[in-house]
Amino acid sequence: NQNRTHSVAILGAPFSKGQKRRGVEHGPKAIRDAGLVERLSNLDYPVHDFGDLNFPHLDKDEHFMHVPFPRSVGHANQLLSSAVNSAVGAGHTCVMLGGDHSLAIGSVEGHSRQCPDLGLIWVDAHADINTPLTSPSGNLHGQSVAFLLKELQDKMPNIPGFSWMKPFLSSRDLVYIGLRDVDPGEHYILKNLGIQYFTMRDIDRMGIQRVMEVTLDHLLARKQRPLHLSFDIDAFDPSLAPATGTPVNGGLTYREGIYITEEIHNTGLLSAMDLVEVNPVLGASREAVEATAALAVDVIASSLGQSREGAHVAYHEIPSPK
Ligand code: EXY
Ligand code: MN
Ligand code: MN
Repeated sequence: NQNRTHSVAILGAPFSKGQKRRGVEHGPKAIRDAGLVERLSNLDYPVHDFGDLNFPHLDKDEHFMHVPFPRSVGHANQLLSSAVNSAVGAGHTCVMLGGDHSLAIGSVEGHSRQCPDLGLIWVDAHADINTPLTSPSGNLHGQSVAFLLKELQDKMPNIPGFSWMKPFLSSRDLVYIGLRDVDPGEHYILKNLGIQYFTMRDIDRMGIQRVMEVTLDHLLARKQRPLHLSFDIDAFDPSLAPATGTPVNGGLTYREGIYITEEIHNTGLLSAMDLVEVNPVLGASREAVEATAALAVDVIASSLGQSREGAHVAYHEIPSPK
């Protein structure tokens, strides 16, 4: 168990304009209120909470095609990219709290400036790989991956707000886990680019243990490299994570989700992660919201080394009565 003896940086990203429902901008507060910093402090390294980023309101931000808020999303991601770049550059393992999943554009981009050879694990019910031309909704949180991939560069129109970035990731540097709601255009892209993905059906067939073996082998067999984990809380079954904007039945169990993050931690290569789409306004009750936020904390803590096995850093011998 090669623990990166590393510090952790927490960056809150209270942003919701990658989709049309309000409330997901309160995700960072809900996750902190569920005890994130205390839980991470029980692990072995310093935790720096850098607070929430400040995203300015843009007055004029008209639709581009049917895509809402393109400039706001582009600008928020530019700010986030630079914050993640600094945090990783300062030697922290960076934890970004969303906010909607459009924020992965800036988070992964900023991470890649420090770690150009990173591998990306995307845990989600959705593939978030629509282009503006395939997207049924126009929402940018369903298009994040399309901004990252070099192979889709000439399929992407020039969307206002995004001239600061260029795609940098290759489709072989990405693995999906948990898919169960994939649009037709997305399915074509996944197949056409030969992207490695594991749907819920694949998890049913193979088991989560084998899925993680193949995932990590796919990304790490040729060489060790930093990993980025982009974890959408809607990957979990809605019975576990009800407070989210686009729930889909038949999701990950608690144990499958935690097994994914334990395995990623055990590589010793996790360098930055996102926890997105916790929407405290959408829970049916306060309990539903608290359960979703507590689950988010468990995912983050497990990614950073909290283990179900337990640990014994402070012990070198069994205490003897004298
Ligand atoms: N595929 C649908 C769309 O593009 O509109 C739904 C996307 C939901 C995205 C959520 C956050 O993962
Ligand atoms: Mn997502
Ligand atoms: Mn999703």
